[in-house]
Amino acid sequence: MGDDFPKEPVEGDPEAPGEASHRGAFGEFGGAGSGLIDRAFRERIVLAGVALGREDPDEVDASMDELARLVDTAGADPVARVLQHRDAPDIATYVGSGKATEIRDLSEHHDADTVVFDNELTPAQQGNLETILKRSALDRTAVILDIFAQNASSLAGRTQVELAQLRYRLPRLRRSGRTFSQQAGGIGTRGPGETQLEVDRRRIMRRIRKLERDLVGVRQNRATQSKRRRRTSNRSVAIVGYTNAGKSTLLNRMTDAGVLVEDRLFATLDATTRRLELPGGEAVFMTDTVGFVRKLPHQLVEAFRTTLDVVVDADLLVHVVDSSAPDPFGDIDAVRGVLREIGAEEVPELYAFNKADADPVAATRLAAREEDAVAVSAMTGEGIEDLLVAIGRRLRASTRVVSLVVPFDRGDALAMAHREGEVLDESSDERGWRLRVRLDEGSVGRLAEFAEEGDGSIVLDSK
Ligand SMILES: Nc1nc2c(ncn2[C@@H]2O[C@H](COP(=O)(O)OP(=O)(O)OP(=O)(O)O)[C@@H](O)[C@H]2O)c(=O)[nH]1
Ligand SMILES: [Mg+2]
Repeated sequence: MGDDFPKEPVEGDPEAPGEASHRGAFGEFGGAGSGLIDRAFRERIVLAGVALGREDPDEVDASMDELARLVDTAGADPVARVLQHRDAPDIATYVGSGKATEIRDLSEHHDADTVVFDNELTPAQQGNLETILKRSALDRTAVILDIFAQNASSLAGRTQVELAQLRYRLPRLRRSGRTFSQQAGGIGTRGPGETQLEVDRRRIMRRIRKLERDLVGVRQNRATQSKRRRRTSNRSVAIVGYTNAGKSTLLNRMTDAGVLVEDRLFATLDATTRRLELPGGEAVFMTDTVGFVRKLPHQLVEAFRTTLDVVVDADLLVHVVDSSAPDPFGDIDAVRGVLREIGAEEVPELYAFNKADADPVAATRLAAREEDAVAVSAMTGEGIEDLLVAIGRRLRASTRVVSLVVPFDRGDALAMAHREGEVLDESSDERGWRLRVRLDEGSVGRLAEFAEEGDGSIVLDSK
């Protein structure tokens, strides 16, 4: 480790290795036993993956490549890779103890500080592996949590990340005494007594409850905001996609949002919403939010519910794909998997094949495969106008024609129907005005009480 330090200090990290305190997942509860990547120097990391049963070898490769990028983003250097084929994971050590011994020898050979597994490890597996490997064993979840912790800046973002970290840490607490990341000095290799462990556990549980309460408040605030937006009858569009695909660049290009753009994974963790006028004149709310990866840990998705609500509630998703990526279809599948997990699979989706400047052939070819897809370059602006037109078209296509009966004493509702929708037909009878109107979802909800009975297109309990 001495050799590596401090050639590539990471910005904002403490200078002295002895004083390294993790900003990462376990920081608050004490650096020494934290078992996460130490950024006081560039840790050397061995990547270990298991291909289970009939898993597609290309998929496994793509997942390992992605893990290498994640580790690099977290601030460490992947130095070697091990891949093993198994029918099923080993209950005690995931890879099997023979393989674990092999990985230990390899780690010694490469002078690696930590082994990162591409699969989620149970707390017990993690502990057993560390005993065999004689160094920290982390899983993909820990690495992603670590990156999130580095990137979270808003209160909501930090709260969500800390909650995910603590939920991850709680069942692993026992291990805190025998982690090997600080093996050089032998510090932190002796664990706290059982009592200390109990104290820590109680503190963490208390903190988790506090964070959960805070998030309920944040979520309610957001819900109020989004209700207020809906009242304006502007539709809401969420930009989703694989991390680093160019989502923030796209929002900046379409509006003057000024969202941070970086060539790094998970640069954005918070949702940013801007109002934007489409070429047809209608205004929409456009939101940029956190990106996705393969095998995004469930607990992180859970913790980020508050941020992801905006995706679930959107009228349309603009799914940004990096056309120049090695495996755009794999990226798309990963994103669709997360959308399913959060319950947004039914929201209409429009593909924007981005980075057309970097790989015009791929972007055009990809756009040709999907209906209504557009090849764009968020960087140069190419194709953006087409994308805006397509967004307008898709939003209009998702309006519905409904029949309303509005009593004569409800002139306000009649005015609302005219203001928010396109009235196709108007007449009156003894019950009131009868209208056939083309409305978007939000307006349908607001006028639901006037829906003509038997009009199956109206969901009376909406919004
Ligand atoms: N060549 C090229 N690069 C682009 C384009 N759009 C974005 N990029 C680059 O891709 C990288 C990621 O861009 P972001 O806009 O931060 O991507 P993101 O999807 O918001 O990423 P996360 O927030 O980290 O998930 C940056 O280095 C951008 O400059 C594009 O159209 N062409
Ligand atoms: Mg971003």
